[in-house]
Amino acid sequence: MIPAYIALGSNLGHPLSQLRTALASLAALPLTELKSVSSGWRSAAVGPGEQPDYLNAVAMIMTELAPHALLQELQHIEAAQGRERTEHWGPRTLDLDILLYGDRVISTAQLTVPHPRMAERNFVLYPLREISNTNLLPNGMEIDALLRECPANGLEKTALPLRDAHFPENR
Ligand code: A4P
Ligand code: MG
Repeated sequence: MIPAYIALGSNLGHPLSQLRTALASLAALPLTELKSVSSGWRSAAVGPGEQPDYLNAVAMIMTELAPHALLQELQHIEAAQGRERTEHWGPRTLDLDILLYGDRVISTAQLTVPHPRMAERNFVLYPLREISNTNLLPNGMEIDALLRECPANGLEKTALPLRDAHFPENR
């Protein structure tokens, strides 16, 4: 089993429900266990035009799915939750990104791991630090060092209940 960190983000269609549904789907993936989930973090949207605020979180799974198979499963979950790809960085019901997949460094047309923009995104780094059991990323970067360069800028930790009794770690 490989530990993988997944970023979840939503700013349309009741983001809390979107994240809760997505987490239940992650827990139900084949060959995969959902191990831990960060707090939900609220932030202003990075992207074009006026957009609702985002709710973001990071989950850690243990999986036997290969990286591209995992990506495909995540895209199915996004599609099942009504994700439409219209404009770049436009508002979305659900975005699921693979941040880290074990200590692998992957660069293909479909998949770049570690996620290329995670280093500069407070809404990824803060929740990742809550649940990551390592500070060192496979590309040699350190989460704490990245966080020092990444101001919170209004990013807000919420007490929203992302998890409930369905999740394995709470059983
Ligand atoms: N892809 C490559 N690497 C990966 C990876 N590690 N994980 C490819 C997931 N997908 C990966 O993704 C486009 C393609 O990226 C996929 O087909 C996959 O093959 P997408 O989800 O269709 O497009 P996107 O998410 O709009 O593009 P992008 O550039 O990945 O967006 P980001 O960087 O994820 O940014 N503001 C706040 N506050 N919170 C947010 O969560 N998110 C975004 C999206 C913008 N602004 C935000 C937030
Ligand atoms: Mg994405």
